[in-house]
Amino acid sequence: MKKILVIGSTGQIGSELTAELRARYGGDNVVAGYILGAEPKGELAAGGPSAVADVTNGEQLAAIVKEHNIDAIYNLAALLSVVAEQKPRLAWKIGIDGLWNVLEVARENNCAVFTPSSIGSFGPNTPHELTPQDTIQRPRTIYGVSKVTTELLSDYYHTKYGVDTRSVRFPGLISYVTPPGGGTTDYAVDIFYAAVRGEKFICPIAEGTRMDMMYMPDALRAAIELMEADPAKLIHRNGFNVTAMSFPPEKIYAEIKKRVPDFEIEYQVDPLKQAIAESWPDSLDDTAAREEWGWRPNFGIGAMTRDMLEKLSAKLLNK
Ligand code: AKB
Repeated sequence: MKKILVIGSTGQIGSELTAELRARYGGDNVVAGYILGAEPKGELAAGGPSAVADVTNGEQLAAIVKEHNIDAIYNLAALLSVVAEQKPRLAWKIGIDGLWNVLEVARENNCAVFTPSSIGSFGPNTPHELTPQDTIQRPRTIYGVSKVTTELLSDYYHTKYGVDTRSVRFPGLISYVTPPGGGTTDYAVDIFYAAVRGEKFICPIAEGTRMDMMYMPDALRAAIELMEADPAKLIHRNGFNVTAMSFPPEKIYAEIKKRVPDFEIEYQVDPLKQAIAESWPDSLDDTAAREEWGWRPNFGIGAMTRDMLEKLSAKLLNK
């Protein structure tokens, strides 16, 4: 029987991943970990146990793991790329000092650990087109530096101590449930809110700037399917490339405009976001994930756009 702790359960990924894990493994078997000030609400609070789980507090994590007999940890605590650049010390404290706490608790209590990496782990001298699984990773953002370190430290705990660590490099994640905060790819969510509210979208990313993206249902499946994969088939462990689509702003705008004909866009490029976006891949090669654990996305840009507009309209306009 799996007993799971989700650290960061009220964030963009965590809020939906916790619900999905509870649907699969039973509400009582998934603890929603949160920090004070970001308490679970509604179904997340009612659907199973929750606990204050501050990734920077190793003793607190150890107590939760022991109390609930946890055997798998989804560690989603991190600052996203833009906000990390504004608070580099905090980004490191949460992303890496926090990861160290999680890995130590996992080593002592025999837990498997999933800690997401990102397309942010690549940098300007990485091959940008069909970025290979194993390639140059010299990012110049603190977010990227911490994501490369996440991959390496997770691999280290696997080879040195046998901790069952696994992770994917998530692209930009698009969802209608919990908005992201402080990422470079956030525009691909914000554009839907503008379209549904009937507002003009002010786009911070320049035309022609492609980045990989994924609809949240595929991202949740990627995390869970990798954690369920047969370890004997895994040649890689931490940092599998996964992707579902790659587009520049004008392509997602055109896709939305097919269904919202009056929708308008104006470009006001944000220099920090643009510099980060240009340093990331244009498209990823996810062959290793496909071959080693059968990864396949279900949503391309058309199906994702249809579903996002439908679900977000229902959420914001009650229709
Ligand atoms: C960000 O933009 O910071 C994240 C990511 C791609 O890792 N969404």
